[in-house]
Amino acid sequence: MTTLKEVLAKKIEEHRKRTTKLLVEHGDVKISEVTIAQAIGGMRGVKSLVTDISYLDPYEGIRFRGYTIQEVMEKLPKPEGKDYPYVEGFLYLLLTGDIPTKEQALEVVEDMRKRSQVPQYVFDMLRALPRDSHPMAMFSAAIVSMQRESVFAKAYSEGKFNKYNSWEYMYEDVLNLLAKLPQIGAFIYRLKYKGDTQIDPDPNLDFGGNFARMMGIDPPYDEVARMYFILHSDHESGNVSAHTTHLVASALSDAYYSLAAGINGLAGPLHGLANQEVLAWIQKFMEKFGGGVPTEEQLKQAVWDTLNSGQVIPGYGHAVLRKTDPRYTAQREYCLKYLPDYPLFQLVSKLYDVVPDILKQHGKAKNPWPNVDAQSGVIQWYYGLTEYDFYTVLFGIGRALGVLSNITWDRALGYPIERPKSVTTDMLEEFAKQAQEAKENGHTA
Ligand code: HAX
Repeated sequence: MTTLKEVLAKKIEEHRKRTTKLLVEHGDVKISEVTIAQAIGGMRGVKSLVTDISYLDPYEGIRFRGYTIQEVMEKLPKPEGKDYPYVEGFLYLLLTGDIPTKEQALEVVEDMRKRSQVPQYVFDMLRALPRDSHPMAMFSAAIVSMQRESVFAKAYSEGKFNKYNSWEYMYEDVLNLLAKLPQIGAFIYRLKYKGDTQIDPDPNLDFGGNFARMMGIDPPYDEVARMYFILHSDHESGNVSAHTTHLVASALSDAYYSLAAGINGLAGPLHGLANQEVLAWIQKFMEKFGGGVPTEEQLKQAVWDTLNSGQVIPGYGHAVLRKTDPRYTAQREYCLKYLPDYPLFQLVSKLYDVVPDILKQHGKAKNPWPNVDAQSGVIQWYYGLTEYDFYTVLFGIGRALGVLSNITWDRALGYPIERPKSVTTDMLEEFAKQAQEAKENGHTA
């Protein structure tokens, strides 16, 4: 059997030729132009990043290595008797573009198990932090605290490093780091909310199964974990967490520095923290309406109240998507199967009925449809994970799969340090003046 690293090495060798050809023979072909609105407005739509790991179509949603969410869930190998695939097999897909056999997926399960022991100092450091630290701050600190373990940083400092082999050191860091994340996440959860009563991992379980066990939540939460990590893994390269990880790695920072930076971006309320915000917002409704599901009229009023107070509706809108997020739909299907009568799910469904129309009337959001975060907290809440400020850590464990796969390929293809050019407001005004004059001259001519 060929290992993941061997398969990846072959893919990289083949792919390098494509990248080199594009650069050498077609480097001056234009793929995008930048307007003033894009320069001021967060670079929306500027095509300036390259990734083959996932692609986000505004109307279709995400594809991982060309596969839809449904195809990924169907085609990837699964643990015996389970509906959702091995996260480790999914990582194989993200890294290589190939659907692994069960044997290949199990080889990654075994490899990651060997790399999964978290250094004791990480636990000591987490215990030393104030207990009211945000779980995302703890998660980020835990990741960066392990930087001393970096194989990449060591190879660099020893001068072993060159453009062609650097991905191998990155690969080692990526696997070492990923393998530890379930335990770090579960440790933070039980430290903060369960009186530091920790549950040891079981060497016979996979990534998702072990996470559920260490969280102390019974099956089918293992299935939720597998689904959740896969759904949240990657959303092409321009979102804040993916872009930040890529940007920091482009300075030849190792995987520990790079992922911690991406996780810090994920902690923002307009990005990953939105799933916590959704639950906080929904809980407020439930309290306001005595714990029951509000009527449609009450809901509409509450949505308008939120908008009129100048706040966004969490879980709705997207910078790229222009339809309901298929990650929302995948989780909705899970809810319809396992918890159709759960009041919180019914409330989220009712929001789906009223929010898009209200956002359309409100007239600001370009996308009135729900994103991934509108649905995810409901499932967590159902399985007893009610501490919603922990939800973004779950997102972070999943997101690590995608962003770390990406920076492995960044190293493999030798992407350079990222350094876009900035302009001043004076310059923008001058561009605007010139464009205006050209238009007027064009009209008079
Ligand atoms: N509720 C109210 N107003 C909204 C809105 C929402 N859900 N979504 C967008 N708008 C507003 C924007 O605030 C903006 O208003 P201003 O012109 O006054 O600044 C206007 O509509 C245009 O914004 P847009 O172009 O449609 O959206 P952006 O690309 O600027 O932002 C966001 C995309 C996801 C940040 C935005 O839709 C938002 O704030 N949504 C709510 C928070 C959320 O759910 N975030 C999670 C997104 C998914 C994700 O990354 N998860 O990690």
